[in-house]
Amino acid sequence: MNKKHKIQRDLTVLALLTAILAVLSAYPISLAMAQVNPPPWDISLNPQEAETGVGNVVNQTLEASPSGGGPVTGEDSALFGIELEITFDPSIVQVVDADAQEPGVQITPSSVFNRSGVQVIINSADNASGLIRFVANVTGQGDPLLTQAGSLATIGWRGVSEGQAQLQFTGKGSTKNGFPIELMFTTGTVTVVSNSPSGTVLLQGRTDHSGTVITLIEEACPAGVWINSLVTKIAETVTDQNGFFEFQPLPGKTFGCLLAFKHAYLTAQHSDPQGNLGTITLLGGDVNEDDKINIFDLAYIASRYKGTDLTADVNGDGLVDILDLTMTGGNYGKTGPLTVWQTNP
Ligand SMILES: [Ca+2]
Ligand SMILES: [Ca+2]
Ligand SMILES: [Ca+2]
Repeated sequence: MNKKHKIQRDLTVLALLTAILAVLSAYPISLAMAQVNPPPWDISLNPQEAETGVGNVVNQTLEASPSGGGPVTGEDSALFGIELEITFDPSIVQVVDADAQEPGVQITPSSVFNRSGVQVIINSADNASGLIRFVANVTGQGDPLLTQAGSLATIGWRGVSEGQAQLQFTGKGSTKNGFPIELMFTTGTVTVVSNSPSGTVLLQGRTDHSGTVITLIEEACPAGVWINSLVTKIAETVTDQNGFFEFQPLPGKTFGCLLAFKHAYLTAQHSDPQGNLGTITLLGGDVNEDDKINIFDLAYIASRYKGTDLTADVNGDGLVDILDLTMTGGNYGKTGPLTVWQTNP
C-alpha cells in the first residue's frame, strides 16, 4: 500500500468516526436519561397520623412503593440501596429500642432486610437529638430490596408529653449501578394525648355536685363494695361544683379502675380509664354505705327525720326531711357500683 492510499484510507476512517460521533451526539440526552433516571419511589407511614398516650407506645410502619405503581425491575431501575433520615421532636416522642442485644436504640427492619445478601449498615435512633438513620443495601448478586410496594421498617414511638411530633424525611435510593433513585416523601405525625382520666360525676338531687372522691387504682375494678385497704391507689382527686374531675398527667402509669365515692350515694366505677370518660350520675340514698339502697337506709333516715344527724341528709341541704326520704324511696332496690357513663356530646 502506498502513502497516498494510506492517507485516503485514514481520511475514510476519520469520516466514518465523525459520522458515528454525529449520530451519537444526536441522542446523548435520551441515552443518559435511560440510565440515570430510574423511576422514583414513594415513602410513607402507616398510619400516617399515629396517636398514643403519655407513657404508652404506638407503632408506625415505614412503607415504600414505586411512584408509577410498579413492579420496577432491572439493575438500573429497582431499589438496591436506601438511605433515610427521619427527624422528630424528642420532647414529645421517643423511639422504643427494638433490639435489646445491640447498643443504642434501633428501629425494626422489615423482613426485606432479613435475608442473605442484604446488609443494614446503619440502624440508629438518637432520642436526644430526635434523629433516626437507616441505611441498607444489597451486596453481590442479591435480588433488589424491593421491586414493588412493601414495608421497610416499623418504628415504635413512646409518648413523652402531650403534643404533636412532625416527622420529616430526607434520603435517597440507589440502583445496583449506583444511580440515584428519587424518594418522594409523605410526612407523618405522632400525636401524644393525655392518658389521665377526666370526667363528670353528678349527684342526684343536688345543684352543687362537688365532693365526690375519685380514686385511680392499679387493680381491675372490684366486684361489689370495694375496701380501701385492698387496693393500690395511684392517685386521688375530688370533683368540683360541676362534678368535674381531672387527673394530672401520670406518665408510664396504667390504671385498672377508677372509683367514685360520695357518702349517701351508690358508688361508680370505670374499667381501664383513659382520657375523657363522660358523665355518670350517682343515685342517692345509701346512707349506711353498703352500696345498696334498701329498708335499712329508709329506716335510718326515718329515725333521724328533722334531726341533727346529717349522715342521713342525702341531698346535702342541711336537713333530713321528705326530700331525702323520697329520693331514697325512689331508688329502693338499686345497688352499686354504677358503671354506665354517658359520652359527652
Ligand atoms: Ca438497642
Ligand atoms: Ca345502704
Ligand atoms: Ca336533705
